[in-house]
Amino acid sequence: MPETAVHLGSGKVRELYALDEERLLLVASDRISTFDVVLPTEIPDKGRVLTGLSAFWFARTGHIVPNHLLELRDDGRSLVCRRLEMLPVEVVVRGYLSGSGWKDYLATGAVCGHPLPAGLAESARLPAPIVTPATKAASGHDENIDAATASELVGADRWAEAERVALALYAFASAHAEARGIVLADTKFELGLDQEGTLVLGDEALTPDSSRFWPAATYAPGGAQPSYDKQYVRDYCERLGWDKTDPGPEVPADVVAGTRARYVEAFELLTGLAFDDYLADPQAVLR
Ligand code: Q0N
Repeated sequence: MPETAVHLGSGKVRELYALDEERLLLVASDRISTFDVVLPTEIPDKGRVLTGLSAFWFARTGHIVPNHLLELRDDGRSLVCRRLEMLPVEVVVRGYLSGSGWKDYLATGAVCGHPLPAGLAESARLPAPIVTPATKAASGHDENIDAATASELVGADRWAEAERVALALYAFASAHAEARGIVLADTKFELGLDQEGTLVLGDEALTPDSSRFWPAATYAPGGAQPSYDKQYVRDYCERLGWDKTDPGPEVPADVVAGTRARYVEAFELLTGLAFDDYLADPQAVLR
């Protein structure tokens, strides 16, 4: 009997379906967002790169925390996952000072309640990685909160466990990435509980859409760093003078090709697998 998938919702670049009471299907599209706007032009295979990377990390981090992956489908862009009760808190780990962390630091000298040494430059490596919880605000944007608020939302013991797991995942993945020429500046995890009440890693994990990837070769604190994957698109949009409101601009073929190549390069560096081999047999990423 063929499966019927009920569409539960759309993220900016992903679709979520229910397969049955216990299982979800996460489908990664080739859509790309920049400056918070989804562009009308797709990046071919972007969804496969992100799905393959997520599956790669899920297959290698089970010793740190169990995850929701049940099956990587042979289309290479969809994951069958266990249905969880998601925690109402996003767990961000930051190893470097960037984005909203840099803004908070400039304003307050701290990031989400973590006091930091004075005089740090933008994009500086932090003395030690920090966990900065966030919630989805009504606007749909992420809103940083402090650890006390996260503890109130999920319970102090559960929050302590989430912090410990997130730091261990970041330590594992950032060491792997940095050895392969990619700085994992920060990353966002979504965790949930299974039927037994066990903490489980959900969502996508350690992809360029849920993380900041920077090229290690050009890393230089003291300013914003180029994005490993999206820099061509951002530069093109800046050259256009687009006002960054919806709708975004169409992107020309050379920018699409350059961007696709960066996604594929990140995939190949991190997994050690040729992307064509992934397309021929997605299960290769799990071995
Ligand atoms: C879930 N989100 C937010 C898809 C991802 N394993 C799970 N069980 C229950 N619910 C969810 C998951 C997962 N993952 C996660 N929504 C539901 C992230 N979405 C955004 C849209 O794309």
